Amino acid sequence: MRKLEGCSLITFYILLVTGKLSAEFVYPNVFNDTKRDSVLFGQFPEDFMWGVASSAYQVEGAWNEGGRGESIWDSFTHNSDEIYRHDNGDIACDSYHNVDRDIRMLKEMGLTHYRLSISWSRLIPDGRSINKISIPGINYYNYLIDNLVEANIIPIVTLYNWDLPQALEKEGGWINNATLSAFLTYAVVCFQNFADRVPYWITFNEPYMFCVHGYGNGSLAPGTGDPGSGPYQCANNVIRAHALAYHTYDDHFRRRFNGKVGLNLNFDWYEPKNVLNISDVTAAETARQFLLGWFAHPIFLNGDYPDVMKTLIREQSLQQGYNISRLPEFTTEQKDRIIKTSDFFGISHYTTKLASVLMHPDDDIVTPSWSHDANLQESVNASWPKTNSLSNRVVPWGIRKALQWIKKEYNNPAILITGNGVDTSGAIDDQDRVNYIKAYTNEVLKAIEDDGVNVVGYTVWSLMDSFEWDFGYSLKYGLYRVDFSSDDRARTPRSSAQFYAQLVEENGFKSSACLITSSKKLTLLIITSIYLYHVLIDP
Ligand code: IFM
Repeated sequence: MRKLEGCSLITFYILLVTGKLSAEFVYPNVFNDTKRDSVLFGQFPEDFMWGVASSAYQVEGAWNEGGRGESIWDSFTHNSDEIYRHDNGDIACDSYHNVDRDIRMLKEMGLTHYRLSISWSRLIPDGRSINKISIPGINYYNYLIDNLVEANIIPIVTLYNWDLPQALEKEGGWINNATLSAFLTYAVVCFQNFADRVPYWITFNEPYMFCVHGYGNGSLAPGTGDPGSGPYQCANNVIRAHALAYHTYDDHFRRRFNGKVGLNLNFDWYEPKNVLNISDVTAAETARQFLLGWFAHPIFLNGDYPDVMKTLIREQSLQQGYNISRLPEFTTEQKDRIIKTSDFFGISHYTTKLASVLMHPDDDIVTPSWSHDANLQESVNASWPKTNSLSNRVVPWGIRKALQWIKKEYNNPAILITGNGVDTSGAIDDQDRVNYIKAYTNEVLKAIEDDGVNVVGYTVWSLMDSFEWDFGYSLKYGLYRVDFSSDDRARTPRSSAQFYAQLVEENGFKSSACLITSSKKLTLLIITSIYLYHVLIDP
């Protein structure tokens, strides 16, 4: 047991006696720091939002039905070799034809919220022609939203979950600032048709992902790679498009519908590889600014990118022979439009990584890129539990650190955790996912109760197995299993769906579920009392 300081020990003792804290651990062989990793019993705030998430291209299918236009993901999956087994979202979970079943699943888990996304090209096939709006597209989302409302499930709607209409990509996509006006047209169509029933809007989901991987290294659609500049040009336009949509909602819809508009940003936690090494501490902080600060600093703080990004990218651009920084600058007018354009702070958090400084051998010929600009060397601790795909490790305490950091950095905003989950082998009895959700939500509870972080909701990624981008159908993130070989894409609840339903029903962790037995508790009380006596009274 790590040595506890006097006052922490008293807190620990009180929590133990009152039955709020158990000396049980969700991952006992790896994370067993009594103070940090013990299960905390308690409840989430009364109006806490409990949900699950999905996105249009990943679940809908019906890629060419109802007048839907082609999106970059149709084009990418049909033409690229980047996708596992050449899978695609042509049918996916066929949610386009399974609305009733999907809503039954949400009801089965007793959820209060469902985060879904709208397919831009299903509504406006060519991305921008207002006179070509697809009526079947509007009808589909009306049916889905109406039925959610009828089931008392509040929709959280994402406008853009990576699926740009292909017609706009042909003109440069997010690299072309003409895409901003098309996005605004699309956002207005969505607000006009659905805002009467949708109180939460997410303009963009995880722009880091599609800017760095879509317009940088090319592993996601549209797969056009200019790793040195593409990500920054994309992000610049996305931030401005977000602000445009926000102001338009403010000016024309807020008074009538009183909804909230925000965006969803990636924030896996970066921990210094060696917390005692100052360059690792700096590397981790720089990585946080490059990942989250890139978008959050302009939108939540001052309309501009973090200083560390401006400095590093400029320095490296000049060294690489560019005349100016590869990071675009916002004009004063743009900055004013960008500041404070989010009503909540949406984050996706899946894992934690270790950060250290990237070493460049002198003779290294470097391709400019986001990770090179950030000077970032990522690694993991080999002891951290693996997920099925090995790509992410399970590090529950990372989410609490991430939440604490947001609170401090951005003046305690209302945080909505819009994506958190894990891929498993696909088994119906998915205890690994149960453990992951239990441990991560428990850390969220600690952040709320002990650190005063204002977390307002949590949605699991994902409602069901779906098309996982470049991994095709090989990653299984679903609380429900989907049988992709059956015509009706049959859905079956996993153990995690049952566990999540209980968590939602109890709105937290009841001490009756306390795994700690009375005799264990007594033993712990005796040991703690002896320890307390020696530390405080007779040191
Ligand atoms: O599948 C994605 C989703 O579209 C965005 N958040 C992460 C998920 C899992 O990788």
